[in-house]
Amino acid sequence: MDCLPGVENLGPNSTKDSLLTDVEGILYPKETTRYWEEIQNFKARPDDLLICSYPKAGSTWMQEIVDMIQHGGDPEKCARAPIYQRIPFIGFSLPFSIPTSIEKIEAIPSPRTLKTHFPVQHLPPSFWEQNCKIIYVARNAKDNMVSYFYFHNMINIIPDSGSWDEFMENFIAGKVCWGSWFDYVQGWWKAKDHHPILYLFYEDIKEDPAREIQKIAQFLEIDLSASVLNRIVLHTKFENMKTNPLVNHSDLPFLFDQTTPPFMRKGKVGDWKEHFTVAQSERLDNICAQLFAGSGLTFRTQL
Ligand code: PPS
Repeated sequence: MDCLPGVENLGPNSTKDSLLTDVEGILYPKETTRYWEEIQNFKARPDDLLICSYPKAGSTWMQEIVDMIQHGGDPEKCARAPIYQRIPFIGFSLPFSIPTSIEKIEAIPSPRTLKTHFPVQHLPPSFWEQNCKIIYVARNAKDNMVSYFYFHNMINIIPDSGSWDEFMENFIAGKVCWGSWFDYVQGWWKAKDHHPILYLFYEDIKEDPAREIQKIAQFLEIDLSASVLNRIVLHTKFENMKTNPLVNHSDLPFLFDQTTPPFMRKGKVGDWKEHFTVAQSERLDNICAQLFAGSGLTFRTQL
């Protein structure tokens, strides 16, 4: 894999410690903590829209859906730039590849749509203060974990995953980049009670994309005709996004190892069955049942 210019300690021999930094118990990429103050002081505007998810829960899918909704379902308009430029990632910037520094995001005219992976406690406070609309996407722990396992080996700014068993222990302990999935999904679930957050599930979008896209459009106060809705469903189907170079990240070979399974890997609900033992599956089920009891938060692991 080519080296990413200007960023230290990359590559398969890097250790976890050299690539991630702990902030209040959450591990972050060095490129996030390097600009921590700047990111935390970001000035959100009231008409900013934020798309948020735990890594590998479907944020790129949501970005493309939202961009299509905002552009009348016109794929030509959504072909104006790669997705990471159309809807920049706040909280992570690689100056030589993904030009989404705070300075650049601040220069974008309103209304802006941004993406992040911050847990609630580390979201730049101005998003709360400005009462910005937030679309949150959650994915069941098992499929999310499988996708994250492969991602660790694919992207060169976080450590390799190690064995499946090792990765599972790290995932359960929250010792992975952007922190504990369990705390994360619950934090955002609670936040929706006091903030305009549309909390969506990957499994629901997979089951009935038209229904979920309508929900998003309503949240954004945009009317969709039946034909526009159909176009958005078609354009954002997994098979179509997989071959779309503006969303599949094939344009970032210095960041994503092209020899591992691709960014658009399987796009399925239930792929976890190919990876979990029965005991591991039961363990995850038990943890979720215990943690989410009484919260109203439930996940489907198959359709
Ligand atoms: S990232 O790196 O955190 O931004 O990744 P993210 O985009 O959140 O998640 C990547 C996973 O989402 C799948 N994906 C999709 N699934 C279904 N339909 C569509 N259109 C779609 N687009 C992306 C992608 O394949 C990753 O999941 P896995 O299970 O690894 O395939």
